[in-house]
Parts: sequence; C-alpha cells; structure tokens
Amino acid sequence: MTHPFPDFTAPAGPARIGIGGPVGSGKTALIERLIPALTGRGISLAVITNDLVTDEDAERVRRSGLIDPARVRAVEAGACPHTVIREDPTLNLAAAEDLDAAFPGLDLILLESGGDNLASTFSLDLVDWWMFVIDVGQGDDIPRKRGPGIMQSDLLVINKLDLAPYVHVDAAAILREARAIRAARPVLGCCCRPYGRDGADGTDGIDAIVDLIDREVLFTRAARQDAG
Ligand SMILES: Nc1nc2c(ncn2[C@@H]2O[C@H](COP(=O)(O)OP(=O)(O)OP(=O)(O)O)[C@@H](O)[C@H]2O)c(=O)[nH]1
Ligand SMILES: [Mg+2]
Repeated sequence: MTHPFPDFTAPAGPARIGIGGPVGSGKTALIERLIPALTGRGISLAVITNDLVTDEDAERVRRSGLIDPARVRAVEAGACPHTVIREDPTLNLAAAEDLDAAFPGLDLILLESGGDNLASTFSLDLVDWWMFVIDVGQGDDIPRKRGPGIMQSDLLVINKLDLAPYVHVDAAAILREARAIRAARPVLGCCCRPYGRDGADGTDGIDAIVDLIDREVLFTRAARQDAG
C-alpha cells in the first residue's frame, strides 16, 4: 500500500492485515494456511475473527492446533459486518490492543471480517493493508462487477482454483481479467484446499501471498519505524 503521506511513520505495535470477502469464499481457510506459512518464517502472529452473532470462526481456528488458542479473539459483528471494520472499528481495535498487551513482540494480527458482499472495505484506522478473497464458484464475472472490495483492496485473492473446471470457469481468464481491471494492484490465485495443490495449475499459491505480506507490510512497516 502506498501511504498518502510520505513522511508517515508507522506506529509501534503489530501490523494489522484485514481479510474481507463474500460469505464462504475461503477467508478462514486462508488464515489456516497463512498461520503455518507465516510462523514458519519466524513471524509472531495473532488472529481476530468477526462473525455476525457467534464465535464460530474463532473456535475453528482455536481448535485447529495451528496456533496458541489464546492468540485468537472473536468479535461479534452484529447484523452489519462491514460496520465494525469500517465505520466504527472500536471493538476490533480493542481486541487488537488486548492481543498486543498479552503477547509482547507480536509482529502481525490477521483480522477476518464477517462474510459480506462485494462492497466491504476496511478502515485504514484498523488495518495497515487488506486483502479481498473471492472464489471461482461465485462466477467468472465477479471481477468485472468491480465492487469496492475488488477495486480498492491491496491484494485480490481468487481462491478455489481447484474448482474452476467443475464450475466451468477458465482460471487463467478470470486471473487475467482481474489483473486488467485492477491495473497495478496485485491479484493472486490460490487453492486453500485441498492441501498440496498450491502452485499447481497456474495458481500462485500461499507462498506468493506470504511473500507479498512480507514485502508490502512487514518490511515496509519496519522500514517506516526505523525511519521514525
Ligand atoms: N475446493 C475448495 N474448497 C475450499 C477452498 N478454500 C475453502 N474451501 C471450502 O469453502 C468453504 C468455506 O470456507 P471458509 O474458509 O469457511 O470461508 P469463509 O470465507 O471464512 O466463510 P465465512 O466466514 O462464513 O464468510 C469450506 O467448506 C472450505 O473447506 C479451496 O481452495 N478449494
Ligand atoms: Mg470465515
């Protein structure tokens, strides 16, 4: 993300990355893949999930065995999932501050939004950088619909490329079209499940997402903090 103020200095504390996208596109599945990939690179991690009226996703991540369950917090978003990530992110900011206080040296918090439509975006008071996850099962015309999530996110992830042949979507074409629509902003294809399909069939895979996070968020933020 290019910050609008060149002399901006990143605040101390962990970086925060938002993960938004329509219901069922694979946001939690992506988190389950990112946790081992990021912690394997020595990054100290925590997770906040937003569900409408339950803590279902937080419980799933806690039970996954991938991360210390104490590092996972749930925010109940209520009826309107984008309100708590955009208009009034107080609950998510409080959860992030709690995690920062509980785990000194925390590098990064992943925040999953409640499943929404193509219109959700994150407040930059809440996150440093955010990605939007769609999947091929929603149709190959989704990038063309140009919702704010597709146009404004720092990274567009097109998930479930393994399903493309079954839903009659040309995976290469949807990636090409999304890249053309987003111009210079990155688009990466992946398969959060089944495991082992990363990088197969032209997908960019989880490692490409982690490389981008490393470069665009963690490295850039550390450089800003050093400069400050
Ligand atoms: N075939 C396939 N299935 C996937 C993939 N990623 C996720 N799924 C499945 O898609 C379904 C939804 O995944 P979730 O990770 O729960 O999606 P989500 O975006 O977190 O859903 P909400 O939080 O309810 O909005 C689950 O049944 C996953 O197993 C993928 O790459 N390929
Ligand atoms: Mg989820």
